[in-house]
Order: sequence, then C-alpha cells, then structure tokens
Amino acid sequence: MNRSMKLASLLATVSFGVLTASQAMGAESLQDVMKRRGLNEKDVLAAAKTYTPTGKRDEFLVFSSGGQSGQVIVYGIPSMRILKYIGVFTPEPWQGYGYDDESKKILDEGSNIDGRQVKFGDTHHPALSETNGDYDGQYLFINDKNFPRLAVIDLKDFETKQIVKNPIMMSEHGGAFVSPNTDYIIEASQYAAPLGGGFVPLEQFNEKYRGAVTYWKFNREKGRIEPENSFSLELPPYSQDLSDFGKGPSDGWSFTNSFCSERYVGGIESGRPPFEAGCSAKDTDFLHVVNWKKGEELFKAGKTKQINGHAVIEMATAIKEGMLFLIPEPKSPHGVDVTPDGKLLTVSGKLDSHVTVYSFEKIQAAIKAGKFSGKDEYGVPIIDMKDVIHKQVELGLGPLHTQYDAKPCVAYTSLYVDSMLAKWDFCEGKVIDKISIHYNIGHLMAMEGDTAHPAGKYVVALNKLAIDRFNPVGPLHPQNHQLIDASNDKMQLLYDMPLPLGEPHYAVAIAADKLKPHVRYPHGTDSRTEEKHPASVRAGKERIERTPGKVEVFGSVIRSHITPEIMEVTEGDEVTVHLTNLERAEDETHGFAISKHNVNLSLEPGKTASASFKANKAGVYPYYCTEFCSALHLEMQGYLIVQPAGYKATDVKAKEGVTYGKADYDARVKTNVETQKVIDSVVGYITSVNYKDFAPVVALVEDATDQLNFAAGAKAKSEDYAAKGDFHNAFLWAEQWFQYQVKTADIGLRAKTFLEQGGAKKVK
Ligand code: CUK
Ligand code: CUA
Repeated sequence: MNRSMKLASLLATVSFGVLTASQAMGAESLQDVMKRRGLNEKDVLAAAKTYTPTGKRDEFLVFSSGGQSGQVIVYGIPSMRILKYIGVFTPEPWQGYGYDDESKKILDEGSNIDGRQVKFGDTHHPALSETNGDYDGQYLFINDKNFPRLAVIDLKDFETKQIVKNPIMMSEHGGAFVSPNTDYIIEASQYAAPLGGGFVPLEQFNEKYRGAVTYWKFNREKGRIEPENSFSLELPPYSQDLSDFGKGPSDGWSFTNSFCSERYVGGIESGRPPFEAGCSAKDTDFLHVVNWKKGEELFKAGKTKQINGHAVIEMATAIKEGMLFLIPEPKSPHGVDVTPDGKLLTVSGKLDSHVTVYSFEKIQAAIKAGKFSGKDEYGVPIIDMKDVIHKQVELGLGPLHTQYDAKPCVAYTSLYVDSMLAKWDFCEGKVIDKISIHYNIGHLMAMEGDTAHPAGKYVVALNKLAIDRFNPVGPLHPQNHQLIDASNDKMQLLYDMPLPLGEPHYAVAIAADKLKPHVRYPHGTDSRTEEKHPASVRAGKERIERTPGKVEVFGSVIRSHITPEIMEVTEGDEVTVHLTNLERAEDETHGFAISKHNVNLSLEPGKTASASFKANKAGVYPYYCTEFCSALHLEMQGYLIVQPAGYKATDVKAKEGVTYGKADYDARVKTNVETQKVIDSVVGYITSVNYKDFAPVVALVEDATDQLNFAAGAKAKSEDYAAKGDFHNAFLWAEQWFQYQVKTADIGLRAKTFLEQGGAKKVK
C-alpha cells in the first residue's frame, strides 16, 4: 500500500466511526487496551503468562479424557490451545476414524458388545506410558467406564491402535493406570456384578456378585495389549474405585480404593432409602492392597480359574497366597495416589475433611508381622488403619484427588465441596496455600504430577460445572479447565478454558519435548497396523481390478489430482477404493469423500487407507478431496459412475467445452519456460547454502524434486503431442506441466523462507 492508499483506507474506517482517534493513529498503548477491556495489572500478568505468540509452542501437552464423547482431547500448556481430538471409542470423521476400513476394524470390533454396536464411550482416565516411573512419550491408554474397555493410542501418530474389551466386568472405573515400566495397565471394576456376566438375582449379591481388577499385559515392542497374557483378581462386591501402581520401594504392589463396602442393594421404588444413603452409612470403606507381582506368579503357575477364556485369580487363592489385604479408609473415599518416591499413599474421603496419608513401609511391617485387626466377610485380612497411618491432614471439604509437585513433599489436592485447590506438605502434614477455583473441582492435574519426577510449574483444575463463566450456549454448558500458576507457594489463577465435548474426568500433562511424533508415514503405510499396506501404490502404478461382482481400485492422491479420476462400476458391485497419499510434504493431507456413500478418508502424507461399499444405486456420484490442499484443490475431483446392470457403453466421444490450438500451446510453453527460470533461481539459492543441515528443508527439497520430475514427464507428453500436431492435447499436457511447476515453486519458496529465517550460511 502506498501512503495515499493507506490514508484513504484509514479515512474510510474513521468515517464509519468504528475506531477511536488514538486507534486511528494505529498505536493503542497497553494502558489504552487495559482501560478499554477493563483489565487490571493482575489480568495482564496472567495474560503474559499464557499468551503464546504465533509460531511459538507450548511447554507441556495435555491429554484430557473427552468424557461421554469417547474421545481424547489434546491441548497445550500454558496456551490452553486445543490441538487435536483423538477418536477412540467413537468415530471421528475428520481423521476418517471409523470410516476407513483400517480403523473400522478396530472401532467396530471394539464396539461390538454382545452383538450390539455401541455408539459412545464414557472415557475416564488417560494414562501415559512410563519407563522407571517417568513418562516416556510413547503410548497413551484410556478406559471406558460403561462398556469395560481399554484403548491403546500410539503417540507416534496420535492414533488409536487397539481396543480390548474386559471379558469379566460389567462396569469399571479404576483404569487406566500403568506400572512403572508399563508392563501392566490396571482396570478396576466399579459396580459389582456376576463376573463374566449372566443373570444372578440381587438376593445373592453377597455370595455371587463380585468386583475385580484386571492387569492387562502390555507388549511395548508391539505396542499392543496381549489379552492372553493378562489376568484378573476377584474382589469382594465393594464398589472398587480408583487405583494406582506402587513405584520404587512399593513397586510390585497396586492399590485400589472402594466405596459402598456396605454392599447396599438399593430399592428406592419399593420405598427403601436410595443408594446414596445406603452406600455412605459407614465411617470407612476399604483400600485394597494387592501384591500384583505375586499375582503374576500365580497366573503363570496356572493357579487361576477361566471365566470367558480369561484367567481370574480367585479370592480364596489370593488370600491363601498372601497377595490381597484391606485397610479401612475414611469416608466415601475417592482416589488413591502414590507419592513420587513410592513411599506413601494419599487417600481422600469425599465426606471427610481430611486426607489420609498411609505409609507403605508400615503396611509392609503389618503384613510381615501378621498383625491384622480381623477379616472381612470374605476372609480378606484387614490391616488396622492406625498401624499404618503416616499423617492425617485437614485440608477442607470434599477432598478428591491428589497430584504431586516437583518440590519434594508438596502435593495438590482438589476440594470438591469447597471448590478450592489445596497445596500442602504431606511430609509435615501442613497446608501451604489454598486457591478458590470457579466451581466443583473433580480431578486436578499437575505437570507429570503422577510420575516419579513431577515437573511442577502449573496445575489445572478440572471443574465439573462451568455455570456462568462463559457466554451462554443453551442449558448444556461446557466444562471448565482452569490453569493455575503453581511455581510459587502462592498460587495464581491464569486462565479459564471451556471444553465442550463431554465431562473430562482426568487429564495428564507431559513435557512437550518428550513427544516425537511422525511428520509423515513411510510411503504406503497402513497406520493402524503400522505396516506397509498391501494395496499401496507408487506413482504411475495406479490400476482398477475387476472380478465378477467386485471392483477394487488401487489409486493415489497428490496435489492436485486423484488417480483414477473416473471409476466405472456396475450397480450391485462390491467396491473397495484404496488410496495412497504420495506426498512427503509436511501437513499435505488430502481427504476423499464420495457423494451419498458415507465414504470419508483422511490421507496424511504417506498413508494408504481404504473404503469399501456396495454400489447399490445406479447414478453419477462426484468424489473430491475434502482438504483445501492447494490452489487447485477444488479441481481435485472425479466421478464414480454406477452403471445399471446390462448397460452397454456407446462409442461416442465426450465433447469438451473448449478446444485448443497451436497459438494456445505456444503461449503456454513460453510461460512455462519463464516459470522454470524462477524455479532455477530458487534452486540456485537453496543449493548455495548449507540446506542439508536443515532436516525440514531436506524433506521439502525431496518433495520439490518429485514435483519437478512430474513436470518433466508432463513436458515430454506435451512435446509428443505437439510433434504429432495434436495441439489440443499438447496444450493440456503443457498446462499440467505448469501445474507441477507451480507446486515445485511453492515448495521451493517454503524452503527458501525457512532457510532465510533459520540463518542458513553460504557454502559456495
Ligand atoms: S472420577 Cu474423580 S472426579 Cu476419576 Cu470418574 Cu470424575
Ligand atoms: Cu487434496 Cu484438496
């Protein structure tokens, strides 16, 4: 813009009265903005702590449960910017999850519950894989409370790779939690039921209903759970709740708390008090203390009972072998969290104002001495609470969950009823600070706060209700994640983030530099098996194979066309379309959707995905790329032609809208030759500097070289046609030659900018 144009546009704005005089001058001061938006100094400080300028990245990544959406939400800290929704127990159309054949296999099988395709998941607790008790950035696990399932997400590409269904539970809650080296992932039942399913009358609750914990064996090399190497432990019909694995000195043990050890069976409809009264009557419930290493031995020795083909250690065996103990815990407990050093466990009672800190050493001493206060009705030894308490600390009303700080002895506990978050010292047993959060905090999340080496700095309050925090969007409100600066003893509230996807129970935060996800897949990858896709193709090898009643398309996508562009099938054919994205450029994803066929693929660079469908209705169905991938994205199109049975093709040639001649061809070639000069100058610059020291540029150069080779191919075809005097086709191929040049130039310029901004040095 020159000065007079600038002036004119300014005048135009001012005359509409939108801006004040000082803004029209173009420079609002910080004071002006504070005044205009009603911000005080504290607000501005909070903003400065979270605001993340363009191009800057977050220090931590959060994986939050997506609650009833059945998905996982990924966001950054401190910016609180949402980066991804990972489809887990429900379809996620953008990623093609639940639409392409490869992911359908995982989701459909994992959602087939007793012959019914279930369409939601109640995701609760995400868990990151650990090595020696610390996050390693490799895998994420998440459980589903409603259908007893557990999913494995690979953090190489943030995709769901496996869903395992719990073979014996009817509901669960206390998962997913991983052992310090991710050998096992725990899943604990919630509401007691007959193990393995089936009908048993409620009158037999005490005798026949049971709880359980499942120890899912994880094979890290394969990145998959091995159901055949997993086992469960039968537990009394108390409502088991959350769990945690021991670490360090407590490695080999796991802990699961419970509520409703009253074993109340309800019956409000027949005039009895409701569950809420019957399940909270006693002053204490039971913390289950399990020697899972012993359990593993028993499982390997075959001392188990098979239920639905799954090995279960019976309670009687566990008691006899000394692998199961109970400790009373006050009152309606929720959450058991092992300290980073593995020496202590914190348990909170929802109806108690204390947190109780148990000493693992004292627990072991009591077990060794055989010092028990008695047995429960099922014969499980009960350890006396006062023998094993390290400290009881009064924190406030409704304590729920605890996470740990980088500073030794410092913990954070959510106070649901008080709507506060407490920072406290569990060694000394004293409160350091309390901060009001907006409302009804459930879980909380400190950075790597459940590992052996928490990172401190921030805490997020996962509030159950948002109430009046955000602009109203109807009776159903979003949930509210509140970011708190916890780097000092005194905590400071920084930011409210609405999460509108379901009730996010729990979240885990990992240092961003521990994650090393792929930028692209190796050519032709089936992302769900992580192997070479048998139907992947290289450029130029695209084909259509036909057998009676079946059509299989082996196609490709690349800026800006789909090969093939015409797919002719016959009504009634079973059709499978496999598409490989031939791109290597970062973020060059193409989509693929066919009109009216519920086909939607996401094809990230290198990926091969497939869509199978029956061509059940004769007609003409446009297909197209669903990602705005390039200037000619809208032209990335084709037709699925479904011919009626018995249709005979005519030999009349299709008449196109425009015919081109020699003058068109010559003009096109002239432009192409000039374009090539621009490309050459960009290439000249790139090769004159140390571009090989910049990995992303090397990838871009590979990509540009590809496109340039395609350009050379198109140029050759165009010259062939011109030699034959067919200037119509010669022009069209020259046009395609130009399209490839444009893509080359686009990539080349991206590389050049990267080099210039990255401080590349001359080498020749
Ligand atoms: S839970 Cu404790 S607040 Cu982990 Cu299901 Cu929701
Ligand atoms: Cu590919 Cu749009």
